[in-house]
Amino acid sequence: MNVLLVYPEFPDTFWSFRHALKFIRKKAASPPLGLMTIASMLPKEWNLRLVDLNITTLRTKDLVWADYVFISAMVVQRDSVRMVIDRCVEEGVNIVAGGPLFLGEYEDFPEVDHFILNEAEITLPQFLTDFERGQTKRIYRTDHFPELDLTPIPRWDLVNFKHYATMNIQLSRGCPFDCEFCNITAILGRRPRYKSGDQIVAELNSLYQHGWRGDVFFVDDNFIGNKKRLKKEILPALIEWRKGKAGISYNTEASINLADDSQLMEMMTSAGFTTVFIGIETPDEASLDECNKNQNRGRDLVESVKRIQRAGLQVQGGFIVGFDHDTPSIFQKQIDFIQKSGIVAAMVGLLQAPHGTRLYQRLLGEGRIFDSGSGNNVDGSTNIIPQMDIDVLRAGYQRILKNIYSPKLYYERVITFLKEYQPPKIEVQIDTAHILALLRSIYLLGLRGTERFQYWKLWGWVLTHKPRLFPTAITLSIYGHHFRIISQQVTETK
Ligand code: B12
Repeated sequence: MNVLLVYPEFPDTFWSFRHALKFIRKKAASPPLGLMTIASMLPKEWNLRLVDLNITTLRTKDLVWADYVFISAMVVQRDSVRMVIDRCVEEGVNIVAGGPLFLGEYEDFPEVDHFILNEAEITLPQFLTDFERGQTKRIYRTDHFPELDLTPIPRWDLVNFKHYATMNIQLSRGCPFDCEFCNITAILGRRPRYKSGDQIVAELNSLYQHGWRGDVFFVDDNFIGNKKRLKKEILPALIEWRKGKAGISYNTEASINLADDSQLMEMMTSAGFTTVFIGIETPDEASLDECNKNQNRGRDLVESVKRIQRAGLQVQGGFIVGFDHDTPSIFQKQIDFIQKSGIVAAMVGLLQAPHGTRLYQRLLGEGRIFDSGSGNNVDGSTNIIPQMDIDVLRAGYQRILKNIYSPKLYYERVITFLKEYQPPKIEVQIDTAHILALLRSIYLLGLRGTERFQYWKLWGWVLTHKPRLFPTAITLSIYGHHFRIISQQVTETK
């Protein structure tokens, strides 16, 4: 059996980091962890090849070789998925599909032979048993959430590390909170399910043995969903693992209540975490109430962010405009909040209602859903009819992006953040790739860029105030270049 695992191409998005990757000569931010994970669940005697279309092209000779093509995709990869399916149909290759796109929209893909939906730990073995018996069904799905001790170590050998900026590993799935717009709880449930300390250490060891020495993204929906388990079992194991190893910083996603637990933050930084993404959404209490984001309510959000930064964790934030309670004053409030908080990487989107969310159900009932959405929450589009006039909302949204990614406000925010931030506890390793990225930044941002004045001002500030944070300052300058291009695409094309 020859199986070709295909990961479709992403458009240019906020988190694609496409315009930053060229500074470090990488082709993609992250590898396709879903495909690498299911690869380990397939029979050992099957021959596997993985083609990530963000790295390379789909060659006819690979399709001719394959008995089956297995595709994984998010909604945002829809166009590329269509191309892959057309090529498979042309070459007469059978198609198996899984992942978030197909979970919500499998009916739109009549050419696909089998859908293995939800978590493959449950549905893939069912397919494989039926396959052996020659009695396969078209759709495999489940209402159950598997324990993660069923999840094998991903097949790192199927990708070429040198093309990726980070490697991903997953410690847990699910989130205890219940935000109305989020599809994570719909897809993965509210009970956080964790791998054991031994399991995650075995996974890190395997990644290390395969030669990875770069950064690692813990792709959890909410890393701190079960704080007790983290503090007792997982973080002590991660702290132990780190001993004697330089570099390899971690980033992850968490909820704002991280700010309330200094012991947890201290353990995370000792384990090697340097960055957390947090859903802030809005400084407006009424809108937080509307979307049931209770963990963000009744607190000084700016102060919470700063507490996390002071503990040594950079905070990246998600923001949304277009809630029913939003009035036109929200745009300036968001700009002010983002500037004050020093959240440098601020992902601001228009409210969208993905399939499977409570928001989708509510707005469908109110006749306010008009399509299934682009899958890209930062492209200035939405699939809902908002309460605010759509033209006012779009103009306000564009104003936020133009402001926060203008060189002046962006670099000001970098300094606000660096003032608060404690340098990482782990030893940062500077290699030739970093030096080359620095030289490229000097050329592209410091000599040719519209931000050159701000760029050199940042050099001056960081070298005189916090020289240890110089590498962080340069990295953030490079991120700013990417975010500025993405925000210009949104403000110029929509
Ligand atoms: C890591 C991650 C990223 C990373 C890496 C992406 C990558 N290269 O894989 C980064 C940060 C780059 C990213 C970016 C984005 N992401 Co993202 N991301 C995630 C996250 C947190 C984890 C994904 C993951 O690796 N999971 C671990 C693996 C093991 O699970 P899995 O892929 O789901 O696979 C399992 C099953 O689904 C199944 N399966 C999957 N594929 C297949 C295929 C076959 C054939 C079979 C049999 C089974 C199978 O088997 C696996 C084991 O059970 C998810 C949230 C989540 N928990 O899923 C969001 C998520 C996938 N991202 C999402 C979005 C929207 C985005 C962005 C568009 C955001 C933006 N505006 O920029 C971008 C687009 C990507 C890009 N490059 O531009 C959405 C997608 C929603 C949707 N319905 O499509 C999610 C679900 C988050 C959310 N809250 O909605 N993302």
